[in-house]
Amino acid sequence: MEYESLIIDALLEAGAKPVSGEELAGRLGISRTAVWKHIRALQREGYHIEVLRGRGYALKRLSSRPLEREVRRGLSTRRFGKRVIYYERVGSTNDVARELARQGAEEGTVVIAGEQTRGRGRLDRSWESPEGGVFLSLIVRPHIPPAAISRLSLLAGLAAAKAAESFSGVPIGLKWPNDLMVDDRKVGGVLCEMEGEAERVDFAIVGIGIDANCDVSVDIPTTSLKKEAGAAVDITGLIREVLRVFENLYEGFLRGAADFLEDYKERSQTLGKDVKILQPKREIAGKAVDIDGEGALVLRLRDGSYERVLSGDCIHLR
Ligand code: BT5
Repeated sequence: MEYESLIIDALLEAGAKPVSGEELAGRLGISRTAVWKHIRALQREGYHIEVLRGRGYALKRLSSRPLEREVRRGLSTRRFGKRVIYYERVGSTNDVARELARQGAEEGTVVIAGEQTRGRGRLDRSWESPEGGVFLSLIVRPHIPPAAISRLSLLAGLAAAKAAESFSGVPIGLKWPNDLMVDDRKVGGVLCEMEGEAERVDFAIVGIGIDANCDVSVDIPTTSLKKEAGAAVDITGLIREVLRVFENLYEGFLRGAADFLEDYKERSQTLGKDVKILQPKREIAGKAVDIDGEGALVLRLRDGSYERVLSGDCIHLR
């Protein structure tokens, strides 16, 4: 294990009490100067470590950044988060995860960023990604046909909504396909991308963005968990909860269980509403009456006929 993690473990073990440089050096088998260098590195990572002359080091506060060692601390998942790659700042976590997956990274690998400079939404739209948000991408390698990806993407939206709600106490609804909403304000989204052949998915990248503690100003109404809950949320804990809930739902999905759809429907703000679906080449208006086994939104049109839509932007009319 890396020295920094060992130092944090030793400081945590001591509670608020200081641990001397000599003791740390002895435990790690390195020099006191080397210990000091690692302490400096930890401070740069956002750990609040007090240096007490002649007495050693005391940990006042863990880093609030979702660093690998913090996300993994107390993580109860089997697969997701076994490997966590954290960037303070990166273009898009989905792009990094895709490259890693192409190079063979395992299912369950998670890429996290403190902020993104080229965060993406669907259809090449941009995703505002300032510090204080949650930006994560999961690599999955399900043995499913490409057509099942829409369902996986709904599942990811559901997982993010459930985790954000239970963690912050803010009720989160889902606007089809997978906008996380607080009433009519968007608070998160999912971008699911896949690579594979006609018959089989090679891998998919599940990208999740949640406006946890950040305010963004875009062309639609938005909010943050912090604003709604009245207090900042612990981003690392929220990420851990997303991984836990996602893993549970995903294991059911791999076994072929479809019950997550019922859960999804209960959270849907879209069902029962008159909606307009905008697709790149057409618009369809109707009443949203169901979400079927493939994740398609079923609309009842004016003439009484039904139509299934698998993609597009949804506008709630009333
Ligand atoms: C989404 O797209 O909602 C998917 C967003 C996925 C973001 C995650 S972050 C981690 C991973 N890495 C990435 O690069 N992306 C994923 P879509 O449904 O197309 O919605 C995009 C629209 O949402 C924009 O056109 C804006 O109207 C709005 N928007 C942009 N940034 C926002 C934000 N931070 N919060 C709420 N709404 C936003």
